[in-house]
Amino acid sequence: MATTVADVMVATLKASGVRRVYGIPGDSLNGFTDALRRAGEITWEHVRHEEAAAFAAAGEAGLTGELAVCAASCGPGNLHLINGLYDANRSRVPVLAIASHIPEDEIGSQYFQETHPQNLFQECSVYCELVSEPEQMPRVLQIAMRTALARSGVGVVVIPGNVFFADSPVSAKAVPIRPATSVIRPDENSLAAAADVLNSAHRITILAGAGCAGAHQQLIELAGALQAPVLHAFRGKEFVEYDNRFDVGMTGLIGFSSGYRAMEHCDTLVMLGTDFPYRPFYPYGVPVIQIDVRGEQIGRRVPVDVPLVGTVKDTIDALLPLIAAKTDSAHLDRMTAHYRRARTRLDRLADERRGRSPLHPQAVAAAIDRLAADDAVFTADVGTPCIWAARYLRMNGRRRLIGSFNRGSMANALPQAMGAQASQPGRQVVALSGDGGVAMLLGELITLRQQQLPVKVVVFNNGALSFVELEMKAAGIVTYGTDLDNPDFAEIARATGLFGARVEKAGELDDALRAAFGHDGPALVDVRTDRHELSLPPKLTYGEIKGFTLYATRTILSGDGTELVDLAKSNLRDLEIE
Ligand SMILES: Cc1ncc(C[n+]2csc(CCOP(=O)(O)OP(=O)(O)O)c2C)c(N)n1
Ligand SMILES: [Mg+2]
Repeated sequence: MATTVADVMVATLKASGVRRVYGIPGDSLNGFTDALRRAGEITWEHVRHEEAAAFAAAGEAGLTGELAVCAASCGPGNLHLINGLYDANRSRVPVLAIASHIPEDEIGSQYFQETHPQNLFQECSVYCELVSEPEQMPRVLQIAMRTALARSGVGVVVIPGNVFFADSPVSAKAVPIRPATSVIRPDENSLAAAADVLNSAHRITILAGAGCAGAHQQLIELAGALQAPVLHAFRGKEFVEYDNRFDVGMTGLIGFSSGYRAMEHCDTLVMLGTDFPYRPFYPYGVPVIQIDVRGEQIGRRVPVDVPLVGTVKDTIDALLPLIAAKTDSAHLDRMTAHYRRARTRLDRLADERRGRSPLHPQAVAAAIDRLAADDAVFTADVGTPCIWAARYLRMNGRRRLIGSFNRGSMANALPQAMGAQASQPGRQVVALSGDGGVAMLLGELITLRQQQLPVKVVVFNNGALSFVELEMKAAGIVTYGTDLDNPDFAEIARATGLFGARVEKAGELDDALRAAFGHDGPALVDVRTDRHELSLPPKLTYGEIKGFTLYATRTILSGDGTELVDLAKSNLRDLEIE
């Protein structure tokens, strides 16, 4: 049998170390899936919605740092990939999407299922090309893979179904595409300019992001030399927080006060591998030094005085010898003391409320943290699960935390957990899901069973789109359209063939989590949590404060005073957090 274009594509993937492809087949993709079947080795990870395929690939790539692959059939099939691909691209993880297309000779005729995928995927990719000639393959595939790896994003190959079946040119070779490693750091002048600023500063604060991956030692050394408190953006948490006596917590809308204060009180800010987006949280009028391997990122959020283009690791290595170590630790001591107070308060919220019912989500997250494995992979849904993950999951350099932190899409936790689990089958993977989030891609519970992925799903079942309620309250709007009338998700899990447990009272929580975590297969724990738990950002602007008051007034006017009383009862303690 002649070698087809699809055969060469599969051989290229195989040679490059790809071990699985997530997706759903369909006529235009059949040439590819058939080549996978014939070649063996690469597994077909069958999902129930293509969005989950893309999120799973993003989860795998986020965990392993290696290229992950998803595929979908033409029109609606590959359109379903799009939200997960946006997530991968915004999280800057290497993902290849094979988007099959209608037959080449039908393009432009409004044929059945016709779209223009190379336009649709443009914005969520670093490379997106249409293949119309067998001779383009495997070169276009290789370029897509190389670009995805080199630019840490999504490469899309759009390919009409008939081209998969075409004979491959004899010259076509399956060349392995592997990531390259480099040392990337600024030149001497740039480093000297940064050292000048740092050597004359007295209260330096470091804002650290996901670009600190692999640079923990350098981060700690820099913080030590500068006597600088280190706060993190959400994606930096897993790389920054552990074994770090300079840690002052997280900033941002779901962060807490000490992170905010550390930026507010500095006289120089050093940004390390972060694209923290919320401008009102940045300090005003102080010199800023920003290190980022992507030069185009620098200065996007705050004016930057010294741009340093390089990896955090290589740049700090080069910068440290130029820095005169500081001895005055007043700023550091003040900020870390503030952090300890904030941390104690947050821990108290998780502890003292453990006896209550419905459960307080802090206690649920703290229990997950206590009972999960030392090297667990956590995924957290956008919505309040993100808040509880940020505040109560303790990182240690071995645990991982994956979310839709830049894209901010709901329903990410379950499919990202699928990708994490498929790529590392022996590892404990725990999804912290919202009830809204889990319902959005509920069909993927079936994937857990079919693909035998022993993911542990913990549903924060608060009967609401609670995070949106919080936003509405902050904006002075009466909550509307946020009720969720849920079934018992544990029963659904059991009907699907998973282990399922429902937790109504705090006393049942630990046993249910232990049983789920110890279960040799997929498991779901549905925990009824308090809907009115509120997490206020550390800095409320005047408008937001006014909004909150307005919310109170309008809620009373709308005749729903009980809700306000519940809210106040639930949150009296939180409101005390400065
Ligand atoms: C796909 C998508 N739709 C809508 C939103 C807006 N949104 C952000 S959080 C949220 C609520 C999430 O609800 P749930 O999963 O129940 O979590 P909760 O906040 O209640 O804990 C919504 C609707 C979004 N981010 N993504
Ligand atoms: Mg909810």
